[in-house]
Amino acid sequence: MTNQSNVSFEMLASEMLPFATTLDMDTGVLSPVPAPIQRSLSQLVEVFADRGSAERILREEGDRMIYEVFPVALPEDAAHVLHCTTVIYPGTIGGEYHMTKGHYHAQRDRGEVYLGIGGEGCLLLMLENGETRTVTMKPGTAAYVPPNWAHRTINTGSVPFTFFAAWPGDAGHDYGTIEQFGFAKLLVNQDGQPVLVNNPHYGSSS
Ligand code: M6P
Ligand code: ZN
Repeated sequence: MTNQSNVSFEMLASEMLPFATTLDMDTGVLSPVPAPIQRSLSQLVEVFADRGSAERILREEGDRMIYEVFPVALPEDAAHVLHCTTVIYPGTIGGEYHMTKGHYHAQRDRGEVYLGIGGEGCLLLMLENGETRTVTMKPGTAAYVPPNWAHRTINTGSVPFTFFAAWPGDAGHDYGTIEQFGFAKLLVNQDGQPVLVNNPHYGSSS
């Protein structure tokens, strides 16, 4: 058996040996990976529409973990299929559910596949003209992100929402466009139900 310790970035793709990581289906944690990427509220204040609520929570309750990403270490080139799991913890900020930053692929013509593992969530997708779609995600949902669609995942439930993702190694992450313009729609908790509403800040520099 081989595992991730066989991966060396100096290796040519043709020299890489097969390896496997292990997905804990209960927690969504993938291992071994170098280190999870951790995104806490203090790093995401600008991401939520209601920044006042985000700042008040930080002041009154302290910081909280919003999501963690467990990325398998691979070279970011076209020869490879990057993959990871993401764990989004439950909660809301000013009514908006906990969610990822969201991104376009730097190379727009690259797609991605998500597989729901645990909990429930929503995949929010948007084209650069603002056209928006959502996909409800549950354990076993295999969702496809076609090329050109920005994508963000949102925990609409009361337990961690976990999913696996795989995408071309040369796709890259473009966070800047979303940081500048935002998503056209927000998913908010209204009387316990997720409702898609217009983002009042959409299009304006945040
Ligand atoms: C998915 C994939 C990853 C991404 C992660 C968190 O697992 O799309 O590439 O990093 O979600 O999303 P973001 O990078 O937008 O914070
Ligand atoms: Zn992506």
